[in-house]
Amino acid sequence: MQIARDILLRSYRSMRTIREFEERLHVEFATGEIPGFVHLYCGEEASGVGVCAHLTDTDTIASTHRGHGHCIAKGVGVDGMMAEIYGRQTGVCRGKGGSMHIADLSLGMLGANGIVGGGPPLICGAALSHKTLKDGAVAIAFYGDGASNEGSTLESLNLATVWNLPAVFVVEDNGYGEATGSSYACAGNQKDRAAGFGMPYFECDGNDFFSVYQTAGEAISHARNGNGPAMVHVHLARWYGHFEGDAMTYRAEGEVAELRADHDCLVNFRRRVTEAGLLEAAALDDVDMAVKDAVEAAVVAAKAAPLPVEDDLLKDVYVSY
Ligand SMILES: Cc1ncc(C[n+]2csc(CCOP(=O)(O)OP(=O)(O)O)c2C)c(N)n1
Ligand SMILES: [Mg+2]
Repeated sequence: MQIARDILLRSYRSMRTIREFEERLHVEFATGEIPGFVHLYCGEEASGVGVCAHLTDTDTIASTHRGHGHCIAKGVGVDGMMAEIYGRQTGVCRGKGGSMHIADLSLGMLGANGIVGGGPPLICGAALSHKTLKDGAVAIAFYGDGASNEGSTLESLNLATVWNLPAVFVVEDNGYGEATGSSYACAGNQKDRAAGFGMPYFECDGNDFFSVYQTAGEAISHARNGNGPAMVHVHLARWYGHFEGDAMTYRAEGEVAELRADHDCLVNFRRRVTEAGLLEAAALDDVDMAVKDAVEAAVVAAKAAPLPVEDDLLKDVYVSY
């Protein structure tokens, strides 16, 4: 598999940005200054980035409650995201959405979503519009193993095949829905679910950017070429709790330490590209430093930005009261 240098560098930058953003949020959330809930994507970076590396701004994605990584992978800037999470006027949704409702329609990012199983029906609508407009775009739903059991998800798999939609269903299987293991909660398996709805099934290692990139590329080409929907099952792991503040008493001792030590997608990526002579360590170091500065600047700016005022309350809503 040949991947152009600019795609490799861009993908590394996205993965590093997600990691830095999330590790920083973990620290900032503990200060009590951030309102609402925060669900971190740390450890799952290669999934969002490996999929979105194949997309343009015309393609659409729908995300989950664990949405920061998908936003960054689709090109949303860290300044607007950080301000949004802090609930500030300068946020990408003017501080009214918060962590779980970050959206930027101009980039085809249809939104993080507090409703588990909310994304798959949305992308059926988006995919229908791509098909009707003949714009050559695809719509992607990211959703978790827990969300894979929702009726809305299963109905969407059905509808996507019935309407032969350019849709890709990306199951980010991190083994848990909150504190419940997917081995307990998911009947059968994702492969048979895809087959049951008549769509091809692809599977990849979510700790390995190259595995996700190659597999997602095949599934996205399938959908883009008019062959109907596909499912991509990504095996990955979350490094933090379900939400910030989760004591993770349901996880085995040493589980997260082992993930960090042996299954870090950024370490894997760096080793692979430097050993193969595809990118130089110095170029990656430059990215690391630039990203650190960008996230620091985003936090400083977010904390200094004004909160929404009462007059903003009824702006940007569909209904006038
Ligand atoms: C319809 C609905 N049911 C329940 C919840 C509460 N809830 C929030 S996240 C979550 C678990 C989701 O697990 P999964 O889809 O595997 O995603 P993960 O958190 O592992 O990324 C649940 C049950 C919700 N937000 N929406
Ligand atoms: Mg899960």
